[in-house]
Amino acid sequence: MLLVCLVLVVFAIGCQGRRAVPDDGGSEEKCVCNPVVNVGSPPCNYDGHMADLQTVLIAQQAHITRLQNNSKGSESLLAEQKKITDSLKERVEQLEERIMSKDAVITCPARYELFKGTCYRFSTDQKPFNESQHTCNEEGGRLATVKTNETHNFLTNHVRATTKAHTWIGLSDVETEGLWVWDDGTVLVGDGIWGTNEPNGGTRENCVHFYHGVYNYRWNDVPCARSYFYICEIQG
Ligand SMILES: [Ca+2]
Ligand SMILES: [Ca+2]
Repeated sequence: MLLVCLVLVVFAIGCQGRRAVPDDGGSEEKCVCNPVVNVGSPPCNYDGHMADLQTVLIAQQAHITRLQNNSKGSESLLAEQKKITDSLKERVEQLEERIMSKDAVITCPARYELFKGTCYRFSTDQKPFNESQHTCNEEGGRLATVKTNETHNFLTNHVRATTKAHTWIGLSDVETEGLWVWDDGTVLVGDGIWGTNEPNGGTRENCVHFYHGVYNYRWNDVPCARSYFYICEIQG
């Protein structure tokens, strides 16, 4: 029994996630549980499972120590130890299952950056709104939707640190004047993060961008034909 436990403990300690290229040579990555510590990066996303596993592991190690100090090995102690061993085995299996599942890991296409479960690409070229939309669609995504202050801050901080220029986001009132619709088809909820006195363009200004300058990257509506940088998003 002790030998089995030690094997499980060693396996559990070594069960660290890593990304691996699948055998078919495809570009998609997946997580595997490999008995090698800290191979590759970035780490897989299974913090909760690891925390649980470590708790069980600590308990297991404590019981092994107690067993080693008890030469007679009482039946109750052995039964309790077996229970913990079984629990540890179950946790390891759950962890492996989670790591192997696609949902366990969010990967972004090349040039895209991950933030809160969504992948973003900041363009290095400038295009009219419709062409920017088309480019994002071709990449399997859409122009970025900015539905939280957190997302707004992440995106504008990136623009502030790079291009420092007007940048399209996926919001327009092209279809119905005054009805602001995100590029995913949902309607703008709440007041939005507009610059002072924006939106103000009526039917002349139907597309929205981060306004570099006096608005400090708050939103502004402008004619859609202008060429600006743009941000694509793809759900991770
Ligand atoms: Ca308008
Ligand atoms: Ca405006």
